[in-house]
Amino acid sequence: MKMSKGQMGRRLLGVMVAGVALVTGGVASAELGQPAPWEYKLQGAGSPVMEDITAFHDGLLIVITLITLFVLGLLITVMVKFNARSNPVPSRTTHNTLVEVAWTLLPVLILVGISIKSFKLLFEELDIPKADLTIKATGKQWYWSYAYPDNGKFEFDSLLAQDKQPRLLGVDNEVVVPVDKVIRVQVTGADVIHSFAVPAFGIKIDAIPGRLNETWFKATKVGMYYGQCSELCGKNHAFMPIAVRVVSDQDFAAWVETAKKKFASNPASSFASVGAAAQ
Ligand SMILES: [Cu+2]
Repeated sequence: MKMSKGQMGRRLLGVMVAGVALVTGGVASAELGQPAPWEYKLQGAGSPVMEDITAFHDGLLIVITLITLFVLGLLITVMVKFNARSNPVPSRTTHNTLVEVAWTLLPVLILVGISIKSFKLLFEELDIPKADLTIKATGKQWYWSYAYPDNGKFEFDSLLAQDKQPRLLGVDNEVVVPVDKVIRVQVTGADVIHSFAVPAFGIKIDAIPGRLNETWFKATKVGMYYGQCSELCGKNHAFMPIAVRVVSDQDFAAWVETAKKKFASNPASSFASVGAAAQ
């Protein structure tokens, strides 16, 4: 099929318009704290750590794009200027100290620049600030149990709810936390290794039997946030979602009161995982 230049231009414009529409449409339909159709980037940030992870990722994308374009430019220059036809008598140069020092030093400097940012981010993730609330998440085959040691020591199980939306992410009992508070999450496994991950908070940490791992997040907006077990843990690995409901302080206090009653009557709720771990 032959196309005139005008036709090509229009077709290209059409593709670009469709692309922009897809991107903006994707952004519009994207809800905070859960995956969206046609998502090609990181989930929207729901915590300061995730904001920094996103900024780091976007910065690296710029660096890698500039490097790729630079190398592409060099390759094209070589192909055009130094092919056998346009350059029949090649130069016999083998060494150039300045160029060699530059192409060693520049990448080192770029990597050091990246590593400084990277270490800062790692420390931010690992250095847990003074926590306002501690919750304990225990990975089990194939659901999560949550304990609230600061709020009356109740514990409950959180299982996938088939009838709830979003599909495969909704659970019967959600984790509830207050907004704008530092939440320390202690994570362990009761049987095999699981992994506690909530993308919008930028957290992912292994739940290992016999070991207590810690991470933290500070949710900046009220709403629902979803994650999944992120360590292959058995046949129902895909069906043990994590659902976190972020609420205001008053709503959290009210929820604690109802939860204390609701989960106190549950005989399986009195720190069953702690008992199992101690045996
Ligand atoms: Cu698991």
